[in-house]
Amino acid sequence: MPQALLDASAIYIEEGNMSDYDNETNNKEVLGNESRRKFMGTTAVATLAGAGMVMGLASCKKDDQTTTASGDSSHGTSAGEHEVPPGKLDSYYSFSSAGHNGEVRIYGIPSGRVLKRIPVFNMDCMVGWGITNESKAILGTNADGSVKYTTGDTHHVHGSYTDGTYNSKYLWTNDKLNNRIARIRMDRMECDAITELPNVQGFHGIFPDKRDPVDASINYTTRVFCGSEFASPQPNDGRDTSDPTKWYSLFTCVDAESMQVRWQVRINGNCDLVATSYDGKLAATNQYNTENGAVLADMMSAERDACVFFNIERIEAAITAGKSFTVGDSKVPVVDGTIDSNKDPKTALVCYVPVPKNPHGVNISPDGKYFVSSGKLSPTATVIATELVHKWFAGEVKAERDTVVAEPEIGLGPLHTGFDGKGNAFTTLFLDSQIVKWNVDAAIAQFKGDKTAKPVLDRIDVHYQPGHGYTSMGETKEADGKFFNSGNKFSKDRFLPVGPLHVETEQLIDISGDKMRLIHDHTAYPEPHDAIIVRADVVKTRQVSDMNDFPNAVKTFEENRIERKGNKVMVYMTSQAPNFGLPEIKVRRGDELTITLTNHDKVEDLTHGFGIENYDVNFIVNPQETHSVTFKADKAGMFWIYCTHFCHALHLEMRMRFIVEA
Ligand code: K7E
Ligand code: CUA
Ligand code: CA
Repeated sequence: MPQALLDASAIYIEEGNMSDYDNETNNKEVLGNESRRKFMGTTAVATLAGAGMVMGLASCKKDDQTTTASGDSSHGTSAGEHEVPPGKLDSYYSFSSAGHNGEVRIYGIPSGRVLKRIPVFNMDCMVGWGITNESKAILGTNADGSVKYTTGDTHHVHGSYTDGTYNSKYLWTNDKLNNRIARIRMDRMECDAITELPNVQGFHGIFPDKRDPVDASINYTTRVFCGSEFASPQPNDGRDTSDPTKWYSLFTCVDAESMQVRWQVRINGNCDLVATSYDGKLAATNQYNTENGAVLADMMSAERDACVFFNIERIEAAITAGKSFTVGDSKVPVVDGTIDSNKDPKTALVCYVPVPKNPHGVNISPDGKYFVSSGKLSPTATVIATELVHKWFAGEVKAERDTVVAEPEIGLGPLHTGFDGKGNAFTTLFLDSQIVKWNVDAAIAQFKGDKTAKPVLDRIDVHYQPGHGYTSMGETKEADGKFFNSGNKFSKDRFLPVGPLHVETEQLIDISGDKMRLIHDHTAYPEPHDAIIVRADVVKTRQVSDMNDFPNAVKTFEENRIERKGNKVMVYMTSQAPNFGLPEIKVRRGDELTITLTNHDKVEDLTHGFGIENYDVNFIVNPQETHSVTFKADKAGMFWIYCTHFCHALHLEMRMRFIVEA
């Protein structure tokens, strides 16, 4: 192992001293399996340094055989109580990012059933995403009409709010790969806008305002905040490629309605997750690389990194006052949020609160009072009081670190925290493969010196290595303390093996009682990251569209026709089970075709597909929808066009001919 990594690990062991940790919590019951914990403690060094994590994973199987079969024996399961029998519906939706698959998924909770996969940054031939002209217009195209980017990497999904809770209007998600923000309209559960962020790399964290609509006192319209994880040369046009001291990251604000980029803030260090306050005045991001390191050892060299708070009102005032600059070709105003330019709290745009060490994640409690950022390389969670951050900006709190009101030791590799709305926090422990339940008030009392305070209330094993954890309605003021979902990064022995890559596992936990109880595992196609769990009654979708919402609709059967302008051929067509509106389309080789298809069926779920043999054309039209495709008729012959989506007893007969004359 390189010396630098050994040094970094040694620092970790000092902070995460296991015997201190045991004494501090002084509660064997909540510590779980002793031998396993010792094992995790001694392997933590290797684990953190890299490949050792897999070693820890493989080895803990032996020690933990008893708990892998059906969950943690000391906790029991409550699977039966939460069964969703045939004919019954789930009580919650889970909207989940899909990682480097580039899509967003919808699960039913508590069943864990996959309800929908929403293509966003990927291509999807079931719906024709990346194939239809309408989806290409959203994805963005090159001069030749091809889709600009065909892949993406979604990490976080968050819904739009009205006054602190979901309003079922939009979801937003990030693309870490090609630095785009996407919006999904929730009535149709389809992506309707994608915007590329200028001058950023590693766009990772995302979170919208929690208040909507306008609050006159702070000139309020809904924004979505985006954090970029990787610093880069600015502008990135070939300059400074070998000089990391010149690289920096930008924190970006996007308008929720127009999806235009409104402003950016230059910062020191990097951004990771993003969270927003319930008062609409603060956005926060955690930073693991305050060192601005370009290699691993450098990124782990500082004892503390930071949780950064953005004063939205001041940033927007600075932009209005013209105290901004631009970077490269971008016209987006950028303000200076660096440490050196923000020394005076009374005028500062940004507050950097020191947090140990390479923190992962920042989440706000449902009462809006506390931001929690987990240590990752420190066995602690840091609790920062919203009120004290406001006071820091008012010059009434001396040091940034004075905004910290608790820092309980909770376990190894803490990452993300969910809340039950009853004062308890639930944090994923990546290295311990556990969820720890801890009480925020007890942690604050302990931090103040109360030796009797015991923040840690319960632990449950999860299988294995959890990343995100989130609770039902937990990111709203309506957090209801019913479910916690652990998004596990490794499933190993939980499902039938399917070749080298295992399916991932999500584990649903009942958090309504004192003790957490595992409900079940459900699979997740790699790789899920974050999700939100939304009460089913909040979500309002439309099953049948309005034809008038599609400007290019072919509204009557009389409008079925083929028009020609030079070598451009426009085909206008309807579908109604079990017929297409035309028996054939006849063109000449070399013609460019645009086929517009409107589905006249009004029956819920009566979708038709449109596929052309050997022409790679494949999309669907849901009831009352219109979609179009444009392609070149470059092969002569007769090709069957057929309905791809089973729609009718005569579905197989629903076909027509595409004739291309040589
Ligand atoms: Cu939300 Cu993995 Cu992108 Cu934590 S990050 S796990
Ligand atoms: Cu129309 Cu199958
Ligand atoms: Ca660091």
